[in-house]
Amino acid sequence: MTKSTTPPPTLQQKYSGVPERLASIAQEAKDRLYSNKTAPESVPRQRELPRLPPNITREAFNGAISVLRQKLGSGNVVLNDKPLVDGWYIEHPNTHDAFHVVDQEELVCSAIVYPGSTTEVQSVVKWANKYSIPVYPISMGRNVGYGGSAPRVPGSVVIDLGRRMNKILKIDAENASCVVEPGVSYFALYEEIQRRKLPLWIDTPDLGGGSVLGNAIDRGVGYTPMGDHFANHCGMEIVLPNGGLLRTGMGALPGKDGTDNPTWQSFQPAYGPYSDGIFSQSNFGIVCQMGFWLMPETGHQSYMVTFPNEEDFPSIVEIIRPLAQKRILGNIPQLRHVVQELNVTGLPKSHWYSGSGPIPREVVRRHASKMDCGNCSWVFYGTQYGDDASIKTQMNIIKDSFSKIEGSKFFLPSDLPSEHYIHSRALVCSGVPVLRELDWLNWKPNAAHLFFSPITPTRAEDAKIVHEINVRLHQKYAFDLFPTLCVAGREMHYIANIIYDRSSDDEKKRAAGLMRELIAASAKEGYGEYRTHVLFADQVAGTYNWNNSALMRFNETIKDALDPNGILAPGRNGIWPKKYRGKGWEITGTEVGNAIGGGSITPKSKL
Ligand code: EUG
Repeated sequence: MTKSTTPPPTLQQKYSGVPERLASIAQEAKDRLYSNKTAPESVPRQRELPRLPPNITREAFNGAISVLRQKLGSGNVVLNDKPLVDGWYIEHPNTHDAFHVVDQEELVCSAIVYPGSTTEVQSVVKWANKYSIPVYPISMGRNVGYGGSAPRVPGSVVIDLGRRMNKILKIDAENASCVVEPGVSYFALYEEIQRRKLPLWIDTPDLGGGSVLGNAIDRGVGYTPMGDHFANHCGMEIVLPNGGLLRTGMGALPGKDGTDNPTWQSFQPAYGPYSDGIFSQSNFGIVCQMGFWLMPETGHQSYMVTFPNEEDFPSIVEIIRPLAQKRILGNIPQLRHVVQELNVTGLPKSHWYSGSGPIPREVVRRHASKMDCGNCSWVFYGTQYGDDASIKTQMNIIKDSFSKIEGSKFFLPSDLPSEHYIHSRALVCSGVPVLRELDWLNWKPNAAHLFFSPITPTRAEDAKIVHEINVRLHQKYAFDLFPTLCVAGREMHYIANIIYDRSSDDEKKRAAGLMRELIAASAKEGYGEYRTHVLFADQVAGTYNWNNSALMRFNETIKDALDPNGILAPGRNGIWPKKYRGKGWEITGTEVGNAIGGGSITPKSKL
């Protein structure tokens, strides 16, 4: 195919590596991505190094860093003063956002610290309070499309938890549960369960390299019946912004003779207010251990249904709703637009279309007609679970329901060639972590992506409104629209993947403009995002403003109580500590777009 790049690390070599079984697939994926790269691997840095946190002199910063080095060992504190390298999914940076939206050098940390234990995390947090330096914890830094490992406040010190805290602390086969540290990836957890030959499944998102813990606290989604990651967690250990230590759930009740509580991974809420929720998508604490429920392995059958017309979309949604509410659908299925059948081949856009601007519908149709999916508009990927007899019963009901849409076609994996996407879907839907979804990024040279992720009711009229906003605004900003809907009985995560060329300021400005307008237009109709890139957090948080922003005022009250010095991930999820509020940090207008091509998102005024 193309020139071979250096081999990606395996799990044996590095906690963030790929399993041996995927070594050649990872190599091919990397080669393909690099073959589409025209930008240099790195460029000389323009600004003074390292970027300082706000309100601190270089002298004070240097002094604080040497204290931190004494505490953690000098090898565990690294300055961010070298050229920035975006790398790729498996060899990704902890210095900045690899999928930069603003200039690559803008959203950067000053230094990275690698704690080796909860006690060391406490020590870093106490240090941050003493020297008034903002810290930004990451688990593995693979929050791709949402900011990666980049701190919201440039110059923060990134606490890279995963590098030294990557133990699977426990797998309890009887209880079907586990306890992990932040650096345990879906790959690592899956491989360990296979090694121990346990009859258990994990639940993985579309890409398997992410942190199990990190994804869950960002409320990520997977595709087995246990795909709601936060809902399937049980118990947390958290370092608070003042350096204190908290266990939630039954972990708050000490076990006999100082052991962990025997019911910590059995019962979620314990007694009193259920506090776990406030540590998801927040900056109220650093989760250092987290328990998860696992799924007993079972039979499974994936399938694909195609629908001929664009206009079938609302009817498909209406058919899915009762199937999902009655739990006839076994998991969170995905409904994709047919254009995704083109991009999951890993072939570049230029292979399909040589014009500029979004790929025309007729061109997609012409190609799809010759592909396995045929001339269709929407593609549904589902999976059913259980024994053969119950799968058969479920499949009959599902086939019957979808057949009401004229021209719909039903496929099993055995009907499709081995390279078809359905086979990787079948793996993900049975808890096997893979890398297939990286193929999207071959669509453009130097591709980066940004997710727009609104929630809509599973109802035709709402789905239509959100979809039409996407169609209209993607056209306006000249981007291809790639919608993937993760559908449940009452809501759908409508995920639009905006793919842009990182080396083009014009594309970045358009991507930022598109995001901003999508968020605003959706909110006007009453729809909000479940998750967003750090740079759009203020805008998204600002749309949840019912009753004079009661929710944000509530969050700020908690933030100020827990983090009076405002050191922990300021601005994450739109929550700013008192010290930053109203001083120009909140991105409420066109700041993101304006910071592309030489600007800055950092206010000039002092803290
Ligand atoms: C996807 C799904 C998500 C998300 C980002 C990406 C899927 C892409 C359900 O949430 O946040 C194929």
